[in-house]
Amino acid sequence: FGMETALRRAIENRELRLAYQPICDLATGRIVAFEALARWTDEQGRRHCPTEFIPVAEESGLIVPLGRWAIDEAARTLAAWDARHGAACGVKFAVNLSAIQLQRDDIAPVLEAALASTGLTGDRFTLELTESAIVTDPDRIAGTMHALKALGTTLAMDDFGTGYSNLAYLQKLPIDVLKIDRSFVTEMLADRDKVSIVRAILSLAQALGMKTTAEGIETNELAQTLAALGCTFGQGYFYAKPLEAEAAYAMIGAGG
Ligand code: G
Ligand code: G
Ligand code: MN
Ligand code: NA
Repeated sequence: FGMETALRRAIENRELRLAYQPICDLATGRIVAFEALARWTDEQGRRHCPTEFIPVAEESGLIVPLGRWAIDEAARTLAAWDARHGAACGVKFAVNLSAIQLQRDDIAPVLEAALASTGLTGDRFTLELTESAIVTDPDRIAGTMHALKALGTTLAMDDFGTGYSNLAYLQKLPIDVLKIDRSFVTEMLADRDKVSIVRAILSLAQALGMKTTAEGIETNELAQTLAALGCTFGQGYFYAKPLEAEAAYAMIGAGG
Protein backbone atom coordinates (compact mmCIF):
# COMPACT_ATOMS: atom_id res chain seq x y z
CA PHE A 1 0.00 0.00 0.00
CA GLY A 2 1.95 2.98 -1.39
CA MET A 3 0.68 5.88 0.60
CA GLU A 4 0.91 4.04 3.91
CA THR A 5 4.59 3.18 3.36
CA ALA A 6 5.31 6.72 2.22
CA LEU A 7 3.51 8.20 5.22
CA ARG A 8 5.39 5.92 7.62
CA ARG A 9 8.64 7.18 6.12
CA ALA A 10 7.37 10.77 6.16
CA ILE A 11 6.81 10.61 9.92
CA GLU A 12 10.29 9.13 10.49
CA ASN A 13 11.96 11.58 8.07
CA ARG A 14 10.14 14.59 9.45
CA GLU A 15 8.44 15.47 6.18
CA LEU A 16 5.37 16.61 8.09
CA ARG A 17 4.83 20.18 9.22
CA LEU A 18 2.07 22.01 10.99
CA ALA A 19 0.28 24.95 9.40
CA TYR A 20 -1.41 27.41 11.73
CA GLN A 21 -4.74 29.15 11.11
CA PRO A 22 -5.78 32.00 13.40
CA ILE A 23 -8.98 31.87 15.45
CA CYS A 24 -10.19 35.37 16.34
CA ASP A 25 -12.42 36.90 18.96
CA LEU A 26 -15.35 38.05 16.80
CA ALA A 27 -16.05 41.08 19.00
CA THR A 28 -12.51 42.51 18.87
CA GLY A 29 -10.88 40.78 15.89
CA ARG A 30 -7.95 39.79 18.11
CA ILE A 31 -6.24 36.47 17.56
CA VAL A 32 -6.90 34.21 20.53
CA ALA A 33 -5.66 30.91 19.11
CA PHE A 34 -4.22 29.07 16.14
CA GLU A 35 -5.49 25.73 14.87
CA ALA A 36 -2.57 23.45 14.01
CA LEU A 37 -3.19 21.53 10.78
CA ALA A 38 -0.90 18.79 9.50
CA ARG A 39 0.81 19.29 6.14
CA TRP A 40 2.87 16.78 4.20
CA THR A 41 5.24 17.53 1.33
CA ASP A 42 7.01 14.33 0.24
CA GLU A 43 10.59 13.81 -1.02
CA GLN A 44 9.46 14.51 -4.60
CA GLY A 45 7.97 17.80 -3.48
CA ARG A 46 4.38 16.57 -3.87
CA ARG A 47 1.89 17.95 -1.40
CA HIS A 48 -0.62 15.51 0.04
CA CYS A 49 -3.96 16.69 1.42
CA PRO A 50 -4.81 15.86 5.03
CA THR A 51 -8.24 14.73 3.84
CA GLU A 52 -6.32 11.93 2.04
CA PHE A 53 -3.49 11.07 4.43
CA ILE A 54 -5.35 11.39 7.74
CA PRO A 55 -7.77 8.57 6.76
CA VAL A 56 -4.76 6.46 5.64
CA ALA A 57 -3.09 7.20 8.98
CA GLU A 58 -6.26 6.13 10.79
CA GLU A 59 -6.66 2.87 8.86
CA SER A 60 -3.00 1.93 9.30
CA GLY A 61 -2.57 2.96 12.93
CA LEU A 62 -0.04 5.61 11.90
CA ILE A 63 -2.42 8.16 13.43
CA VAL A 64 -0.82 7.26 16.79
CA PRO A 65 2.73 8.45 15.96
CA LEU A 66 1.32 11.23 13.73
CA GLY A 67 -0.94 12.47 16.53
CA ARG A 68 1.89 12.32 19.07
CA TRP A 69 4.13 14.23 16.67
CA ALA A 70 1.44 16.93 16.22
CA ILE A 71 1.18 17.49 19.98
CA ASP A 72 4.98 17.59 20.43
CA GLU A 73 5.52 19.84 17.42
CA ALA A 74 2.77 22.25 18.48
CA ALA A 75 4.21 22.43 22.00
CA ARG A 76 7.76 23.03 20.75
CA THR A 77 6.54 25.78 18.41
CA LEU A 78 4.42 27.50 21.04
CA ALA A 79 7.26 27.40 23.57
CA ALA A 80 9.59 28.93 20.94
CA TRP A 81 7.03 31.69 20.27
CA ASP A 82 6.77 32.39 24.00
CA ALA A 83 10.55 32.72 24.22
CA ARG A 84 10.56 35.27 21.39
CA HIS A 85 7.40 37.21 22.24
CA GLY A 86 6.55 37.45 25.95
CA ALA A 87 4.27 34.45 26.41
CA ALA A 88 3.17 34.90 22.77
CA CYS A 89 0.35 37.21 23.89
CA GLY A 90 -1.28 34.22 25.59
CA VAL A 91 -2.46 32.65 22.35
CA LYS A 92 -3.60 29.05 22.52
CA PHE A 93 -2.84 26.28 20.05
CA ALA A 94 -5.69 23.99 18.98
CA VAL A 95 -4.72 20.43 18.04
CA ASN A 96 -7.04 17.98 16.28
CA LEU A 97 -7.65 14.54 17.77
CA SER A 98 -9.37 11.96 15.59
CA ALA A 99 -11.80 9.35 16.89
CA ILE A 100 -9.55 6.45 15.92
CA GLN A 101 -6.52 8.11 17.50
CA LEU A 102 -8.45 8.48 20.77
CA GLN A 103 -9.41 4.80 20.65
CA ARG A 104 -5.87 3.64 19.98
CA ASP A 105 -3.80 5.97 22.12
CA ASP A 106 -3.97 7.45 25.59
CA ILE A 107 -3.42 11.06 24.71
CA ALA A 108 -3.55 12.87 28.07
CA PRO A 109 -0.16 11.49 29.25
CA VAL A 110 1.29 12.44 25.84
CA LEU A 111 0.20 16.03 26.32
CA GLU A 112 1.32 16.01 29.94
CA ALA A 113 4.83 14.95 28.85
CA ALA A 114 4.90 17.68 26.19
CA LEU A 115 3.91 20.25 28.83
CA ALA A 116 6.60 19.00 31.19
CA SER A 117 9.33 19.16 28.55
CA THR A 118 8.41 22.65 27.32
CA GLY A 119 7.27 24.26 30.58
CA LEU A 120 3.97 25.26 28.97
CA THR A 121 0.76 25.15 31.00
CA GLY A 122 -2.23 23.12 29.82
CA ASP A 123 -4.40 26.21 29.46
CA ARG A 124 -2.44 27.06 26.30
CA PHE A 125 -4.01 24.11 24.47
CA THR A 126 -7.36 23.36 22.97
CA LEU A 127 -8.08 19.84 21.83
CA GLU A 128 -10.56 19.52 18.97
CA LEU A 129 -12.60 16.32 18.93
CA THR A 130 -15.29 15.27 16.49
CA GLU A 131 -18.72 13.96 17.38
CA SER A 132 -17.78 10.57 15.95
CA ALA A 133 -15.17 10.19 18.73
CA ILE A 134 -17.87 10.41 21.35
CA VAL A 135 -20.35 8.18 19.58
CA THR A 136 -17.77 5.44 19.00
CA ASP A 137 -16.72 4.86 22.58
CA PRO A 138 -18.41 7.24 25.02
CA ASP A 139 -16.99 5.86 28.28
CA ARG A 140 -13.40 5.74 27.12
CA ILE A 141 -13.65 9.18 25.53
CA ALA A 142 -15.23 10.64 28.68
CA GLY A 143 -12.25 9.40 30.69
CA THR A 144 -9.79 10.95 28.24
CA MET A 145 -11.72 14.23 28.19
CA HIS A 146 -11.71 14.51 31.97
CA ALA A 147 -7.98 13.74 32.04
CA LEU A 148 -7.36 16.47 29.44
CA LYS A 149 -9.50 18.92 31.43
CA ALA A 150 -7.50 18.09 34.56
CA LEU A 151 -4.41 19.36 32.70
CA GLY A 152 -6.19 22.72 32.25
CA THR A 153 -6.97 22.41 28.55
CA THR A 154 -9.97 23.65 26.60
CA LEU A 155 -12.04 21.05 24.76
CA ALA A 156 -13.79 21.89 21.51
CA MET A 157 -16.29 19.86 19.53
CA ASP A 158 -15.15 20.13 15.89
CA ASP A 159 -17.43 20.17 12.81
CA PHE A 160 -20.44 20.45 15.10
CA GLY A 161 -23.77 19.67 13.47
CA THR A 162 -22.45 17.22 10.87
CA GLY A 163 -22.14 14.11 13.03
CA TYR A 164 -24.62 11.80 14.68
CA SER A 165 -25.47 14.14 17.49
CA ASN A 166 -26.70 12.70 20.70
CA LEU A 167 -27.51 15.85 22.60
CA ALA A 168 -27.30 14.05 25.95
CA TYR A 169 -23.52 13.76 25.65
CA LEU A 170 -23.14 17.49 25.17
CA GLN A 171 -24.38 18.07 28.68
CA LYS A 172 -22.51 15.16 30.27
CA LEU A 173 -19.08 15.78 28.80
CA PRO A 174 -16.72 18.65 29.68
CA ILE A 175 -16.99 20.45 26.33
CA ASP A 176 -16.09 24.16 26.38
CA VAL A 177 -16.55 25.21 22.77
CA LEU A 178 -18.73 24.16 19.84
CA LYS A 179 -17.13 24.71 16.44
CA ILE A 180 -19.95 25.32 13.97
CA ASP A 181 -19.15 23.40 10.82
CA ARG A 182 -18.11 25.45 7.82
CA SER A 183 -21.03 24.11 5.75
CA PHE A 184 -23.57 25.95 7.92
CA VAL A 185 -21.58 29.18 7.79
CA THR A 186 -21.27 28.97 4.00
CA GLU A 187 -25.00 28.26 3.66
CA MET A 188 -25.81 31.43 5.58
CA LEU A 189 -24.55 33.41 2.58
CA ALA A 190 -26.33 31.37 -0.06
CA ASP A 191 -29.66 31.25 1.76
CA ARG A 192 -30.55 33.65 4.54
CA ASP A 193 -33.02 31.09 5.94
CA LYS A 194 -30.03 29.00 6.94
CA VAL A 195 -29.25 31.63 9.55
CA SER A 196 -31.85 29.85 11.68
CA ILE A 197 -29.66 26.75 11.91
CA VAL A 198 -26.72 28.79 13.12
CA ARG A 199 -28.97 30.63 15.56
CA ALA A 200 -30.17 27.29 16.93
CA ILE A 201 -26.61 26.06 17.48
CA LEU A 202 -25.66 29.35 19.14
CA SER A 203 -28.59 29.21 21.55
CA LEU A 204 -27.93 25.55 22.32
CA ALA A 205 -24.32 26.42 23.17
CA GLN A 206 -25.39 29.36 25.28
CA ALA A 207 -27.93 27.23 27.18
CA LEU A 208 -25.16 24.72 27.92
CA GLY A 209 -22.67 27.42 28.94
CA MET A 210 -20.38 26.79 25.98
CA LYS A 211 -18.56 29.20 23.71
CA THR A 212 -18.80 28.98 19.93
CA THR A 213 -16.42 29.19 16.98
CA ALA A 214 -17.74 29.71 13.46
CA GLU A 215 -15.54 28.03 10.85
CA GLY A 216 -15.19 29.03 7.21
CA ILE A 217 -15.67 32.80 7.58
CA GLU A 218 -14.61 34.17 4.21
CA THR A 219 -16.05 37.72 4.29
CA ASN A 220 -16.24 40.65 6.66
CA GLU A 221 -20.03 40.57 6.27
CA LEU A 222 -20.13 37.04 7.66
CA ALA A 223 -17.83 38.00 10.53
CA GLN A 224 -20.11 40.93 11.41
CA THR A 225 -23.29 38.84 11.11
CA LEU A 226 -21.91 36.10 13.35
CA ALA A 227 -20.66 38.61 15.90
CA ALA A 228 -24.12 40.19 15.98
CA LEU A 229 -25.68 36.76 16.54
CA GLY A 230 -23.44 36.30 19.58
CA CYS A 231 -20.92 33.80 18.23
CA THR A 232 -17.72 34.02 20.29
CA PHE A 233 -14.90 33.19 17.88
CA GLY A 234 -14.34 33.05 14.12
CA GLN A 235 -11.96 31.24 11.82
CA GLY A 236 -11.62 31.33 8.05
CA TYR A 237 -9.97 32.79 4.99
CA PHE A 238 -11.29 36.28 5.87
CA TYR A 239 -8.77 36.28 8.74
CA ALA A 240 -6.12 34.06 7.17
CA LYS A 241 -5.55 30.72 5.50
CA PRO A 242 -3.54 28.10 7.39
CA LEU A 243 -0.04 29.64 7.46
CA GLU A 244 3.55 28.51 7.83
CA ALA A 245 4.68 28.90 11.45
CA GLU A 246 6.73 32.04 10.73
CA ALA A 247 3.87 33.78 8.93
CA ALA A 248 1.49 32.85 11.74
CA TYR A 249 3.93 34.15 14.36
CA ALA A 250 4.11 37.46 12.48
CA MET A 251 0.35 37.89 13.00
CA ILE A 252 0.37 37.79 16.80
CA GLY A 253 0.18 41.07 18.60
CA ALA A 254 -0.98 42.70 15.36
CA GLY A 255 -4.41 43.31 16.91
CA GLY A 256 -6.29 41.43 14.18
O1 G B 1 -6.39 21.87 6.50
P1 G B 1 -7.45 21.19 6.10
O2 G B 1 -7.35 20.67 4.69
O3 G B 1 -6.25 21.57 6.41
O4 G B 1 -7.67 19.88 7.03
C1 G B 1 -8.46 18.83 6.56
C2 G B 1 -8.88 17.91 7.68
O5 G B 1 -7.75 17.24 8.24
C3 G B 1 -9.58 18.62 8.82
O6 G B 1 -10.75 17.88 9.13
C4 G B 1 -8.62 18.55 9.95
O7 G B 1 -9.29 18.45 11.18
C5 G B 1 -7.82 17.29 9.64
N1 G B 1 -6.50 17.38 10.22
C6 G B 1 -5.51 18.24 9.90
N2 G B 1 -4.45 18.05 10.70
C7 G B 1 -4.77 17.05 11.55
C8 G B 1 -4.08 16.40 12.62
O8 G B 1 -2.95 16.72 13.00
N3 G B 1 -4.75 15.39 13.26
C9 G B 1 -6.00 15.01 12.91
N4 G B 1 -6.58 14.02 13.57
N5 G B 1 -6.69 15.61 11.92
C10 G B 1 -6.08 16.62 11.25
O1 G C 1 -12.27 19.87 10.08
P1 G C 1 -11.37 21.02 10.46
O2 G C 1 -12.19 22.17 10.93
O3 G C 1 -10.32 20.70 11.43
O4 G C 1 -10.69 21.50 9.11
C1 G C 1 -10.22 22.73 8.85
C2 G C 1 -10.23 22.79 7.35
O5 G C 1 -10.98 23.93 6.89
C3 G C 1 -8.87 22.93 6.73
O6 G C 1 -8.87 22.15 5.59
C4 G C 1 -8.79 24.39 6.36
O7 G C 1 -7.88 24.59 5.31
C5 G C 1 -10.23 24.64 5.95
N1 G C 1 -10.65 26.03 6.02
C6 G C 1 -10.33 26.91 6.99
N2 G C 1 -10.91 28.12 6.76
C7 G C 1 -11.63 27.99 5.61
C8 G C 1 -12.46 28.89 4.86
O8 G C 1 -12.66 30.06 5.21
N3 G C 1 -13.04 28.39 3.75
C9 G C 1 -12.84 27.12 3.33
N4 G C 1 -13.44 26.75 2.20
N5 G C 1 -12.07 26.24 4.01
C10 G C 1 -11.46 26.67 5.14
MN1 MN D 1 -10.44 21.30 13.51
NA1 NA E 1 -13.88 21.71 11.42
